[in-house]
Amino acid sequence: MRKVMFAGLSAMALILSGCGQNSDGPTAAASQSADATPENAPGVTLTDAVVRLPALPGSPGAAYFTVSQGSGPARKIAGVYVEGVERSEMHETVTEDGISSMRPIDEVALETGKATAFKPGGLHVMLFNLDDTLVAGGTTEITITLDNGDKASVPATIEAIGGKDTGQAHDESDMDHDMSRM
Ligand SMILES: [Cu+2]
Repeated sequence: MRKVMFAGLSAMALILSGCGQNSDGPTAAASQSADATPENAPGVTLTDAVVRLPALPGSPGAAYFTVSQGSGPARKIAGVYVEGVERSEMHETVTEDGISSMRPIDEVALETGKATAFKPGGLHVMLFNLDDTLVAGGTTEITITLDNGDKASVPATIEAIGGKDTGQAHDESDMDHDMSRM
């Protein structure tokens, strides 16, 4: 009896402290529409797009890319959709007193004339429930939606985790997630 209880609590703790397994598929709040033939937002360019597969099946993956807004009023990224991924979330990494943690963010402000990078250890997109059609060496498509409804897409290279800077943003052990808004 005690043992069962303990196991349950551990699983809960893992879900809360990790990037989440999304096994309950809780809110629909963060879902994206898969429809859409995106009309590219004027002046907004996506480059260096990479989707990194999770180290373990069922774990979250990540997406990285750079967004540049060349002209027009500064927009915000309101959502990210990755082909073949059920749900994605924008996260930011914050380091306080040498301890890194990350949390979901609803939007990312762009600056006209500047590039905003989603990269390991910084802003990134967490990917939940990846389709097994996503394989290392393949490609998929990343689409961002701006606060005015415009979209921009880019082909993304799919990478396995491993080697160099393996998904620091996620697999790096005990990152503390604020799941309160999920
Ligand atoms: Cu994250």
